[in-house]
Amino acid sequence: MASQFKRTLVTAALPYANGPVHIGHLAGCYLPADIYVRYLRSIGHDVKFICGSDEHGVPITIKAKKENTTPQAVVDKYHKIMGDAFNEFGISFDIYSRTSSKVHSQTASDFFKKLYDKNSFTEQITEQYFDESAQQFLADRYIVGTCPKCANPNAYGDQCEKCGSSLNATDLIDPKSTLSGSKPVLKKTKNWFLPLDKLQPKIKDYLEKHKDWKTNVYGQCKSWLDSGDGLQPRAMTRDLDWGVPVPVEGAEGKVLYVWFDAPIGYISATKELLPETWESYWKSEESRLIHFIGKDNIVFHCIIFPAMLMEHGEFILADNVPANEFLNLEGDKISTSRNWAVWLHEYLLEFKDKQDVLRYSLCANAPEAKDNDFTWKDFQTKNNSELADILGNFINRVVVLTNKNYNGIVPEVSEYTKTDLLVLDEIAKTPGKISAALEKFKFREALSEMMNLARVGNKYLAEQEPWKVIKTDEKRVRTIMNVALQISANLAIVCEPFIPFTSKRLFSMLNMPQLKWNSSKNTNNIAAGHKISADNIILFAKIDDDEIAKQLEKLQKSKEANIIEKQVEPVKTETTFDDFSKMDIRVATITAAEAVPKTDKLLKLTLDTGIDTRTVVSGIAAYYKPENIIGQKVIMLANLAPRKIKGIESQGMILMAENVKGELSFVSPTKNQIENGAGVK
Ligand code: B3M
Ligand code: ZN
Repeated sequence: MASQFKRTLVTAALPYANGPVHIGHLAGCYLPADIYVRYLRSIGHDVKFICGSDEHGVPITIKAKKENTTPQAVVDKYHKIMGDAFNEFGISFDIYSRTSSKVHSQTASDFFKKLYDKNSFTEQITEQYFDESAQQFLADRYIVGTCPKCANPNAYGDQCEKCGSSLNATDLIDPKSTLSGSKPVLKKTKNWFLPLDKLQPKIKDYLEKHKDWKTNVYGQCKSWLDSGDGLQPRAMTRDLDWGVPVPVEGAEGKVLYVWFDAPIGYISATKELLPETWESYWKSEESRLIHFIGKDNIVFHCIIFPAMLMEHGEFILADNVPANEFLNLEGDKISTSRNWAVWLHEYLLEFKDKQDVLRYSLCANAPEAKDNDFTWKDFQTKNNSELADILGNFINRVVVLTNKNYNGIVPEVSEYTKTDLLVLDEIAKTPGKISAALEKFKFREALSEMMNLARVGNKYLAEQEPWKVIKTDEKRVRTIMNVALQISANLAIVCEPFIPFTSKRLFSMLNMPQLKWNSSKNTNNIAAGHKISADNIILFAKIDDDEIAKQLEKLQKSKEANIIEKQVEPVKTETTFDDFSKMDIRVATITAAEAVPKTDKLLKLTLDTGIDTRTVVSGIAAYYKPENIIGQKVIMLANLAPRKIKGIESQGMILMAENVKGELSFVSPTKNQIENGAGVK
């Protein structure tokens, strides 16, 4: 497929420079993009790999506020941290630029001006929330209020994170500005809109030419087009002070919408990389543009950016947008604010030089077609049972046997057996199988084809048993070892896109220059007479249970820290007074208490309810000793249907206050004249 084109430009989403990089980023787009690019380079295709930090937009200004610093300081800090992390994991960008660069603001500004001059935009006056004490318009994320759908009191102006509804700021009940806490007022403002409604037919045509896109991507685009009234005009300018200034008169205090400027970042980064020849990548039908992104960016890359490019008229449109779904961590959504993540820089502190183990396990588990889960246990299995036991073990045997029996010299083939020929055939077919999968963006499949070759090698040695045969038929062993060495050399070539650090070590163990896919001589990459290195490096050390337990503990700590931080639960769904009145809640006194045998949690309480004496079983043993609570006034639900707990009939329930950690406390009247049997209403 790539071969229909002369050259390919691969972009990976420009991450917001507001935090370090975690495994979700890597699995979502940077790793597949890198594998793809490394593969194209290896087959000798002309490819450029473009990325950089997205340094504008509200996520940056919010972070600056949180860290009590300026947006510029935030982006400077994180641009460096993110760039270093990508580099350390072998994400081989040709350029990692940033949208605060001069080239970028000029490029984005010119782009806007061109559309403006062509009358591509419509001017619209809308009412936006304005904070009078802070004297500024409020971006959606700067407004919180009560969600009209689920009553969550902390919904944002664009989305309720509790029920997931997407909202307009004006939908919120009781909106508040997060800048000053005051109630914002609606104020008129002029902005420039891209009339996506009018462009819809052209966008539809474009998408219909790309039914070959991944189903998750094509499906999401279709549903945008088909939903309700179809596409709506979208503001391309914002009333903010951080971003690329809008380059037209009457737009003071306004900047380009971050989703207008960020994708133009792909163009400016290419310019920066190739000042002379960048246009050949962006303006030629012989070039192919591919965007790697996560699923939350689909609409921007498949609809809005193409619409901008169509209006502009000089650029090619994406030929494919292989978006991934999301990666979860230990069954829970990855979250920066809850620190539920595996951060790349922290990973390397604990798993030094094990970049490839993470690359391998993230690729093997890539959320290609649906959300997927990363677990530390699986990570350990991928390392121990696949990388170490299959790939590492095979290479180790080959290197040790060659050094021991042949002084490290690759022996001659005398005669191939049928099995040998079958194995050679496998070697010959593997690169084609991997390419076919990669061209379809099926990275998991491609990786497993690669690993299959190592499996073939392991099986071959196990069956041929050169360590035994050497005693009886030394000549045969020469052929076996030659075949095994050919497998090794081929593994070194085909594993490079996935686990490049390992590939490099493999070539050095084989004492060979790094061969590429297109210079491979297939079943004769390592010639008889060549001397391999005498070092036998263990490619993959086993990861033991303790190391995994440590990681799980660390996550557990994040969870606990979050529980403590999040002091209150949100309000439950509304109820009626009628429903409430059905509860018979009254005051009672504990007159006797004893532990329920064979449980740690339960106490059997005897209550004087003012109307009768009752037995109630209550789960408070962790918080109260029976002897200390005789005479304690409590509140009870008296008309709860009786139920058997550990063989004891519990005739009601006492009400307890419970914090988020699950710790319990009695609630009781504070005045003595409130007698047993008094109602609570
Ligand atoms: N910065 C969103 C994100 O980091 C956005 C991507 C821009 S790609 C042009 O997920
Ligand atoms: Zn909600």
